[in-house]
Amino acid sequence: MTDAHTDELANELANESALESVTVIGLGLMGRALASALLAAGHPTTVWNRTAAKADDLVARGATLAPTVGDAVRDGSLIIVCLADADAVREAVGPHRAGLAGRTLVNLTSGTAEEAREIAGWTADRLDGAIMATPEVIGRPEAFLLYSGSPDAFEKHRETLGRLGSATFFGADPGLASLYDVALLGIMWGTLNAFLHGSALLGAAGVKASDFAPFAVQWVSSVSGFATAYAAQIDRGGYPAEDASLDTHIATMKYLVRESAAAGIDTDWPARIQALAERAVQAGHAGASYASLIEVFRGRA
Ligand code: FVH
Repeated sequence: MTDAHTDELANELANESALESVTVIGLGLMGRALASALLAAGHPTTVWNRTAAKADDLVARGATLAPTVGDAVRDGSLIIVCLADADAVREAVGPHRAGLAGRTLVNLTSGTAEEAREIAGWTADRLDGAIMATPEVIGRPEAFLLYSGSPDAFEKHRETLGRLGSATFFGADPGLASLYDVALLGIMWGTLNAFLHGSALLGAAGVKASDFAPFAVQWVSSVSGFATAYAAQIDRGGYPAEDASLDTHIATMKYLVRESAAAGIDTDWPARIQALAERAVQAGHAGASYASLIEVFRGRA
């Protein structure tokens, strides 16, 4: 080995030992992916899970299995919690909250904004996070994770958090990341429901979902462009029909309802779409853009 190679190796080892120690509490599908990404980046990683056997692969790769949550907390300067729900966090981590002092708690468990604030209240150095990714993309840039809570904690651990995926910080309210989470999940479920409904409709005519999918994907991409223009209208509080009026949308919505009924598939979803638009029309937005439905969602129409 040359001197240059020896130096390179020594530098790598020095960097590795400088990496902060991280604890991951919860080794479900997501927790294992988080711990795996941290291990791959060279972080000293301690793990805890109620069912200890789920740690086996991680331990084989160098993770330390803590026998109790208290031990796990003591081992890390950054404590990542990824459990099923807030009740699990209260039950497993709640009794050890005193041990969190001087460490940073990052709660990546899904929940409401209020639950995020409650758990964040256990310690001063705290972040709540939302994972907008599936386990297999954790550690890659396409995984995006949203955080809110202590700005100092985010700055201090930005690099480590970046090893899980791209990290965005929304400010001091620990509940805000959770709110973004559910709002974004709503987009996912709404979009998937529309795709599944469309697949059922075309399926009744003998079209395979895999033949429909490329068109659905192309259309979702076009529709996503509307969001930017409508966001500007929503923020201005005016909804000029620059593309199409709500009346024009409604005139076409009835075909989705009729075709669904004719195909013998569920009509609930298209009827709901139609009913929302009709409420906006009743509130005086017939000539406005589709963005005027924001008034319905705000409960004002
Ligand atoms: N998986 C995903 O794609 C999504 C992506 C978006 C974010 N979610 C959220 O991440 C949290 C964990 O999800 P998960 O996929 O890891 O879930 P599971 O594989 O079901 O693992 C659940 C873990 O929670 C442990 N657990 C449950 N109850 C308790 C309890 N009372 N005390 C201690 N631990 C508990 C469970 O332990 P065990 O069953 O293995 O013993 C697992 O470690 C979740 O908030 C998603 O919404 C993931």
